[in-house]
Amino acid sequence: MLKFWKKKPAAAEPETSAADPAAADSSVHALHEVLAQVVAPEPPRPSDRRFVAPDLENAPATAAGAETAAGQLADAAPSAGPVTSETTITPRRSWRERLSGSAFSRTLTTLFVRNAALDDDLLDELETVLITADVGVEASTALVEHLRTRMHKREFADANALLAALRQALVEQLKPVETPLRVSGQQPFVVLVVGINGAGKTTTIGKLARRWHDEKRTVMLAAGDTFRAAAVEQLKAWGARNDVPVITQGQDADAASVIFDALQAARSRHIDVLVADTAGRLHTQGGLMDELGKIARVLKKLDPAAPHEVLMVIDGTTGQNAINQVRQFRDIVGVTGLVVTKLDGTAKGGVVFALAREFGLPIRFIGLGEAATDLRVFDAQAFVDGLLPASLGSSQADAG
Ligand SMILES: Nc1nc2c(ncn2[C@@H]2O[C@H](COP(=O)(O)OP(=O)(O)OP(=O)(O)O)[C@@H](O)[C@H]2O)c(=O)[nH]1
Ligand SMILES: [Mg+2]
Repeated sequence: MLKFWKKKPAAAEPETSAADPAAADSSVHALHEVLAQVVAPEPPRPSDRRFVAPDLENAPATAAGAETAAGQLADAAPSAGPVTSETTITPRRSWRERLSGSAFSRTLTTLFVRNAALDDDLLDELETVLITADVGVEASTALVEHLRTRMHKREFADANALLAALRQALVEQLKPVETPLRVSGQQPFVVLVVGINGAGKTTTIGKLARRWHDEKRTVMLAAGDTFRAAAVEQLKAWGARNDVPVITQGQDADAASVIFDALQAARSRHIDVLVADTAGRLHTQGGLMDELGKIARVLKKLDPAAPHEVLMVIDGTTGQNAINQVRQFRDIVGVTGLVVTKLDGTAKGGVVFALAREFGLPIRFIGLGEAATDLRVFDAQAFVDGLLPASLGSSQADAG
């Protein structure tokens, strides 16, 4: 997972700088006052150098037009956004269709279809499959030992009954984290999106913009990933595509300043939901992690309750390393909800169970593809049904 990251050349390392002086209006003065009171993070150590994700094959094309000035609204002109296949109407595919490619689903399917005999070997294999699928050693062992005890008590007539018990146990593990994100009750409701490089933050923000816009909420995006011009453009393209305004100060601006400005703008326009993007950072990069803390502190100067949600985006293919990532981000910026992306591909899927068991943090959404509609509110039963449908039992019977 880490192998594709490359270091950004030193020459391109930006200093976090003040916005364009031409835009030094009263709100910027207010901002500087606030920033002055906030303890600045330590300057990045050499080891904190930011890593950049590779060119993203599927990143939206850049929006037309030059960089916007400080605090300027990037107009959501429809022409600014790329028209991709997601804007055309494609049938919404089921959880099962999306999740069946995962290693978790494939190996368990094979196990139950091939191995009809209900015995200890089946349970041993099941344990291996769960561990390999990133469910985590402790959780897998606990799950299997519980099933083994029940099997020895002859509670299961056949492997099909064992499958039903496994499905139920998996749903029970996920139910406590099935807590949807409610964005009403605060105006604007501020969502700060964090996570490591390439996890799917910006794409998830685009999908959220689409979802909340479709729900007739007013949405604004803040381009807090000021490290790469392409990142700002990527967010502007999502904004344009969904007819949602984007607040930017361009590349190299201070991320806290952009997000602070955006909150002021969102307030004055009575926006329902403000979603702030941030640059990807490794959880081991101390200086950059501190920057997140600074963003949260600056927002509190305007609204002590903000950010109302710190949404951490996790790449579902990350494996057990996701646990370390969440721990670090949680300690620095107080993560309140998770999104697990890329579960449509060959992700092992089991990391969702490991996260649920380790943190108990709400899993708000899962990403099942790259299009705007490929974000689902997390649903424990639908997720388990997608990974391991009850109908596997009948395919097992068919398979003889
Ligand atoms: N298959 C699949 N791809 C996804 C999903 N979510 C995001 N992606 C892809 O993952 C890649 C990275 O997504 P971004 O949204 O740019 O990730 P990011 O976290 O903003 O990355 P940085 O800004 O570089 O830290 C893009 O190619 C996305 O299309 C998903 O749910 N499924
Ligand atoms: Mg991004």
